[in-house]
Amino acid sequence: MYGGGNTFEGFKSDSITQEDPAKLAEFEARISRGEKIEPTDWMPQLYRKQLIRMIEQHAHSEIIGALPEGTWITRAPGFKRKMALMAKVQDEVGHAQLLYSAAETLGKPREQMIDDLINGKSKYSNVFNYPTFTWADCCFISWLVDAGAIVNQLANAKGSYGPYCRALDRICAEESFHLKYGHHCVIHLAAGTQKQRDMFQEALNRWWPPMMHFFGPSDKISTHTEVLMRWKVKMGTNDDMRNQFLDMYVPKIWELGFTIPDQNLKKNTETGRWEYTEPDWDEFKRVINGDGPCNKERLAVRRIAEERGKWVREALKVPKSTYVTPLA
Ligand code: BYC
Repeated sequence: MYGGGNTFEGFKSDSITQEDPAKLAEFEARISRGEKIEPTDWMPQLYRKQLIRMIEQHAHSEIIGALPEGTWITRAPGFKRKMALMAKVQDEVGHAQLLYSAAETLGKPREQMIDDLINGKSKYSNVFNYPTFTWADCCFISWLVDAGAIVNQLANAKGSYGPYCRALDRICAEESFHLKYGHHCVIHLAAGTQKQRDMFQEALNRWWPPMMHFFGPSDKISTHTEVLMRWKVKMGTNDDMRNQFLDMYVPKIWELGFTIPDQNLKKNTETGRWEYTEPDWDEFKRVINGDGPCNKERLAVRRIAEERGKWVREALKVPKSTYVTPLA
């Protein structure tokens, strides 16, 4: 899946103006022809830096994203739901492995990425800093967070960096199962008792603001969109992705008889764009910078996992000296 090696020599300067103009022009021509950039190809330092940032954050989001649903494996209603949820959570961790490998092709070692996650230096998706109080929270994530992720990932799978695109193709195939599973869970609640419907409505009310944040700050205030769109790492702006999600899923939510907690939400038929109350970007900033309801808990769990797994990683480094002949 991934090309071997890379030409990474550390960041001397990530300013585009410091790059060799001829190399930069050829690189941009390749991108505009729709060619994939591979790890051993020449690339501007800023392209490499941005990709590492984005792929690494994506990997962290998958691994931390396994936690809010993971806590429901023991409490999932019934054996089939338990098995499906277990498989889903396992898939999310697998996605993180694919993404860490893709980020490694750009020269940042996995150990450093994990260190940056558990020390709070790197970001991960805002949504996973909220608690899953009820089974309906878990259903919301499986259906709608996965739906949002697919909207973003299907677009970016057509982007310019080969290893990231190939990882996204594989991830999207698995996510589409998650989405179907999540939709099935929500339909079950919608068609159930009043108590079940209320439980999902209550979850939806709590999750809607973080879901609107999920696609990133509005285009007016997004820092990285311009350069990422220029180099086809992002194939749509944050507002485009949010709009596409609303287009696809608001009708489905309404169809099931649920309401969305935003009185201003409506589609403008002239522009084809959804109008909504401006999300609270101060809350978003607080949450992504470590001060959400569950940030500390999420990182503490990862820190413990890292410490407990240390002996395995050490043993794998010296397989011969630690090999023990099985007794039976
Ligand atoms: N959460 O300039 P902007 C999944 C940060 S998991 C946290 O617009 P960009 C799943 C951003 O990093 C899949 N931080 O950024 C798993 C930047 O901060 P820094 C999740 C966010 O990169 C388990 C600052 O805000 N998907 O599917 O152009 C169970 C300015 O933002 C967020 C991905 O990770 C956020 N939501 O665009 C279930 C997709 N949004 O770095 C499901 C890959 C923004 O300057 N990532 N920030 O300190 C992307 O597509 C883009 O990075 C984003 C943001 C659209 C998220």
